Formats: sequence, structure tokens, C-alpha cells
Amino acid sequence: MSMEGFTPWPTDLEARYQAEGYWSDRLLGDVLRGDPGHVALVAGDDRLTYADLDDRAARTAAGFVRLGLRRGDRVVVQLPNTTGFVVAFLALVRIGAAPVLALPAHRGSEIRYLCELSEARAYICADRDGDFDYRAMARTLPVDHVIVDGDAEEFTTLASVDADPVDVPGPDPSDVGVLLLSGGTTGLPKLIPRTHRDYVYNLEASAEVCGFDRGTVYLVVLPAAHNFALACPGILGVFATGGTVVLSPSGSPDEAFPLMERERVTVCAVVPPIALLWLDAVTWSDEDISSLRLLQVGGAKFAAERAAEVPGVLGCAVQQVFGMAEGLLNYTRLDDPRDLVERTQGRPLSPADEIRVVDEDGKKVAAGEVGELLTRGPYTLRGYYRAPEHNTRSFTPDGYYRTGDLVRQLPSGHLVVEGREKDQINRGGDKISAEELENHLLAHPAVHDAAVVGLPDPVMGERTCAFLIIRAGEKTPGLREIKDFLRTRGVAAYKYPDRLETTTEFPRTPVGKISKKALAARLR
Ligand code: OOB
Repeated sequence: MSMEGFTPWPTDLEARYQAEGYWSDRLLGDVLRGDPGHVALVAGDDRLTYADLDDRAARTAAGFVRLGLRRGDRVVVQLPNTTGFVVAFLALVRIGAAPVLALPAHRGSEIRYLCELSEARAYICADRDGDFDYRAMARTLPVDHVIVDGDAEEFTTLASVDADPVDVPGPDPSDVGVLLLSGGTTGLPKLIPRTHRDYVYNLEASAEVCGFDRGTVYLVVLPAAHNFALACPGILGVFATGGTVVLSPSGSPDEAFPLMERERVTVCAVVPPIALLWLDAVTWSDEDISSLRLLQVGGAKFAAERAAEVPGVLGCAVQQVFGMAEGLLNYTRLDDPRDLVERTQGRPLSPADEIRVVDEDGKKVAAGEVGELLTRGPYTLRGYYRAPEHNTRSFTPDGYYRTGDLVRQLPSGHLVVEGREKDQINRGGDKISAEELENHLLAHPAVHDAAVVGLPDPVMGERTCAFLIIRAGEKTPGLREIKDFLRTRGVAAYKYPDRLETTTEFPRTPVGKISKKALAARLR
């Protein structure tokens, strides 16, 4: 049963990926492969063995079935790094209902859109995030069921989604198992369908390249719903190789370092701003983090100079990861020479990953030259979910995904990320679609036109600057007012601009498009 709105791989490639062993019959719901008595998950006060977690997942799956959820349904999941996230995810994939993985930071505008686009049957959330009340937002959503991990008020608690395990027909390995969020380059976010077999390959091959095994103790500091922390190799890669997952609410040294010391953590995945924070924090922190063996850094470019500091300062190896929720993953290998580990963003995970580096006309550039990275392979999507028009632009006729990243490839196959062509801001690993933010700004009564650009920043990589043209006779809004306005529109806070500039006209390219390069250059 394939899902409507999902673009399958061509049958010749499907046959090849199966014959060559990239795709198996293994399902996302069967990743708990550790010894029953071994600790699988540590989160807050919870310590669950593989047997405990398997039982929780099976009972919750049965509870979902009793609620009426079934194979092929979509469920928007918005949970922080808690046991509830792991249990809900495993339970949904077991019954073949696809979790749509929202980030805890998303707000009404994003969540409502995700529910509508996916025609979600249910929404699963926490009760609150500081001042923000997810239940109040949930009251406005077009779903049959709202399930709350915590104080549910009039809704269903996640704990009550519980029943004696039942035998239900499971999903097929070719079914869409999970829908990931794209960083986005258009007015509205896109969903990435990942099948059971492509995502299982993603996490198993990643676990192998990263040397995960039963002794791995993996600390989650990024949102568990992000592809990096979930499956590169992430939580699911740990489960598949029998290790232990430790959940931290955040990457703050105050929270992460004590957990590292107490649980003897061996691996962690971070974005560059967290790596920089930790390089600084070890000099004043008292915690013993000597158990750490590998720090994976990705999501945004990590400077070679900083990568070179990691072994000496944090006492562990560093691995650069250049990945995308759309699929393709590049890792520096554990036995790569230092120079490649420090200066490149890794090489493709799979021998079946196909890479093309092309110029503006789509022609291959000369070896070693910079161009846009195109890719296809056994775990890279063939089309965004329910986005036929966008898909004609995002893919070549022969099925390569246009990443929008500018790279150069070394003779070893390693890629160096040199920039970006897509209209997106990478704010410390958080992706912001310029067009999406511009559309929100244009809704402000004083704004005549808006253009959003990324400005270089030593810690975040980039910060977000919004250039506004104000309507004649209107008062120029300040940054505080703009942020309040975006908050009332239900926009996630990481998308708020860091800086506001007003202008009377935008520089244009020869074809009449706003020249964002020229705009950014005005501030230098
Ligand atoms: C990861 O996934 P997404 O979907 O949040 O963002 C993908 C984009 C890439 O297209 C690229 O523009 C950028 O993020 N990016 C990097 C990078 N890693 C990702 N740019 C430079 N250097 C890197 N190391 O960000 C993601 C998914 C899985 C694993 C790791 C990261």
C-alpha cells in the first residue's frame, strides 16, 4: 500500500536496491534489537530496558489501534526529548501510522499547516513548553484526536493510550514510515516521505559507519524529531545495535555535562554552536566527560580550526556530518586522515549514492570545481509529499534531488560545502525559509515589501536580517514589535529576525529579482 502523494523509486532501481541488499524487509517498528535486560533508554527519572521499552511500545500501539488509528494514517507528533516521544514514535510505526515529526519550537502557523497538508487523524503534544500551552493551540486543530503527554485537560493522556497487545497487520517495508520536515525554501514547509526500508537502511548503514555497538551510550541533545538525532545513526541507530540512549532536554552544558558524567556517555551529535559552547565550557565545568569518544558535528558548516580543537579540548574524536532530511548523508570516517576530518564535510554514506556537481546550466563542473550538489540514491526522496508543482523544480527529470548546496568534491570523494544557492538561512543548524518569513512580514500593516537575508555570525554561522520597505505614512515598527507580531501569527521563535533594517528600494538582479547578495553587502 503506497501512500497517495508519495513518489516511488523507479522499478529498475527498486530491484537493484533490493538485489544489492540496501533495502531489506526490516521495519522501523522492529529496531529494538538489544538484550532484553540491557538499558535502552534513560530519560528524566525513567530507566527502561529493551524489554520494558518493547512492552511500552506494544501496549501503546494497541492503544492507538483501539482509538481507531490504522495503517496509512498520519499523526502529527510534537514532543520534546522525553520517553513519550520514543514510545509514541515506536508505537505509531508499528501499526503503520506515519508520524509527522514537528519540532517542539513550532507554533500554530506551522502545526496547523502540517495537520492540514497531511490530513492528520491525530496530534500528539506535551502540555506546555514554559509559557506556551500546546493544549490551547490543539483546540484549533482539524484532527480527530488530541493526545497529551502530561496534563491533558479535556484531551486524552498519552499514558491512557494503553491496551493489551493485539495482532494487527503491520506495514509493508515499501510503505511511508515517517514524514520528516524539510528545512524549506518556499512559502510553506515541505514534508519528506521516508519509507520503512529506506529509513532502516539510513540508520543501519549510519550505525555501521559510526561504529555503534552494545557499548554505545548516545546522548541526545538536539530535538529527537530531527533526522540527525533520530536516525544518523541517532536514537534508532542505537536501538538497532543494542546500545543505550540518554535524553537531555537541551545541549546546555548545565544539563548535558552532568548526564555525560553520570551515564558515561560515549557519543553525541551536535550542531556547531553547541560544539563551540562545549569547547569553552569544559574549561570551567567540573564534570568528568572523559567517557566521550566521538562528537558528531553537523547541520551547518563547522570551521576546520574548531574541528581541529575538539580532540585536544574535549578528549574525543570529531566527525563531520553533512546531511539532510531529504536523504543523502555524508560522514567523515573514523579512520580518515586528520586533514579530511577537519577540512571536509565527509563523503557519501552509501556506495549507491549518486552525486553530481553541476553549474547553472546543469552541466557537470570540472573535477574539484564548485557547483550545486545533485543526488539520488537508496535513501534520498524522489518527491516531496503532495507537492507536484514544487517537485518539478526540486528534481531533475532523471530523479536527482537538487540540494541547493554549493560543494566541491575532492579526489577521495569527500565534499567541502562552499555555500548555498537556495533562499534559506542556516541559523546554527536551524533552517529558515526566507520566503516563508517574508510572507509573514508582508502581512504586517506597515510593511510594503520585505526581503530576508542571512548575515555571517561567528557563533551561529548566520543570523537573520529582515530588510523592510515601510508603507508611506506608516510608522516604522521596531524589532520588538515585529517579533510580537510574528508571535501572534503563530510563527516558531527561531524564525524571528535577529535584526531589522529599513530601506526605500531593493537592489535587483538583471532579471529583476531582489539581489540578496547586494542587500547583505550593504551591511558590510
Ligand atoms: C541536517 O538536515 P536538515 O534537513 O535540517 O538541513 C539540510 C541542510 C543541507 O542541505 C545543508 O544546507 C545544511 O543543512 N547542512 C550543512 C551541514 N549539514 C547540513 N551545511 C554545511 N555543513 C554541514 N555539515 O542538517 C542534517 C541531517 C542529518 C544529519 C546531519 C544534519
